[in-house]
Amino acid sequence: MVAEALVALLFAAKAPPPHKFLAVDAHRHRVTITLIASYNGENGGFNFDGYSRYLMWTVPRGWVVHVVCKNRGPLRHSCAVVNGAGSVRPAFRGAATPHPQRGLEPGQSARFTFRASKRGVYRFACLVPGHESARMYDVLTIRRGGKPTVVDLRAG
Ligand SMILES: [Cu+2]
Repeated sequence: MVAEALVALLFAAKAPPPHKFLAVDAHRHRVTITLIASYNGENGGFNFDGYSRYLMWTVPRGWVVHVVCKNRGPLRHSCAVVNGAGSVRPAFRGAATPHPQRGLEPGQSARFTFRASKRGVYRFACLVPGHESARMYDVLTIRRGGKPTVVDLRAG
């Protein structure tokens, strides 16, 4: 029990603040989001940037979103924008890494760009079968106006 608590603490400490993975170009209305699959051991490696299901990104409608997806883990992983749980089709044209259900090989990276053209609540998910249901996703909200942000929903 003590060892488990220590390990949990270590992993929690290793997750960097999420804004580190967000770069905003307010002038051009562009945002770059870096999703590192299996960043650390959090949730058995089924995480982006060290977070599993607790990150919420917000992007103003109309902005261009550039996603950098890196696979740091030993398994295949992908990044895609989907409408919700279990959806395997990108919610926006081009909003996924190549062959997202097969995923990127360990050590590989891919990028994609899409326009956040429609308001709503979406997910950044890994579409390799079983990974999203293992909580390998973030929440993405597209709303009218405002600025791009990212929050850890556990931080209250
Ligand atoms: Cu995955």
